[in-house]
Amino acid sequence: MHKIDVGAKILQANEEIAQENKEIFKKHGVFTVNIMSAPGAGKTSVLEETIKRLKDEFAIAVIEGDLQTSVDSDRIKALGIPAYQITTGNVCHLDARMIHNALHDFKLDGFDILFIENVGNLVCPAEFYLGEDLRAMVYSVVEGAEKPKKYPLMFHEVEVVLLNKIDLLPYAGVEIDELKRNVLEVNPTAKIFPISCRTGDGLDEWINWFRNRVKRFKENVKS
Ligand SMILES: Nc1nc2c(ncn2[C@@H]2O[C@H](COP(=O)(O)OP(=O)(O)OP(=O)(O)O)[C@@H](O)[C@H]2O)c(=O)[nH]1
Ligand SMILES: [Mg+2]
Repeated sequence: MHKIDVGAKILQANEEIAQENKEIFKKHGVFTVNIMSAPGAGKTSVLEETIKRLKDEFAIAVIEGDLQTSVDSDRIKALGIPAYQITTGNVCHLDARMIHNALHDFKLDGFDILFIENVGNLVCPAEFYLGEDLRAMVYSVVEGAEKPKKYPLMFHEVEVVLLNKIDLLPYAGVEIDELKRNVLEVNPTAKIFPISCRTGDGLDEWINWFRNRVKRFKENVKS
């Protein structure tokens, strides 16, 4: 009997559409960021804080992925930023096809940055490349220092790890240095930013790094 690896086929098909998305993003000169995390780690909060600090410098758009509801896209629209909602029903991640379909309705002309907030899930989203330029994850420090080792996939697949909710460290009993060491054990080149969306701590460092990354991309697109 001939065995077919369905998982590999799905990922291969996804990769092909992701490459098409990448071309579309490139053609529009849009820097695209895929933001992933477990539910509630602070993806939308990071987006809100990042957008507030950069919206006068860059034209920003957002695609929101959620199982149900438009709660997050409503939060983004409240900042005066266009947001397109994808509701996945019971699918635990965004895939390249969903983004491709969204781009039929949601035009990228004139935007500098497209943020894609993925469905809250610490594992599945990392398997699906969407055609993005930057993969970032948000991790809530209160969930413990050992999680990078227990759930290594997303920590391994991203370029940036935002360690959010550091204002809660005194209550959580989590050692931030141990957490950082565990992230680096899984992904030695990860760029790590400890932040708090509540107090604003660490956000300047993240914003400066991100701004430079977008500027570098824009210069390369022009040349
Ligand atoms: N104390 C504290 N709370 C935070 C911080 N960042 C976010 N929160 C809170 O954490 C909760 C979840 O934040 P969201 O930004 O909605 O998280 P999310 O990852 O977008 O959630 P989903 O999209 O539902 O997966 C909210 O109640 C936020 O106010 C932080 O730095 N410190
Ligand atoms: Mg959210």
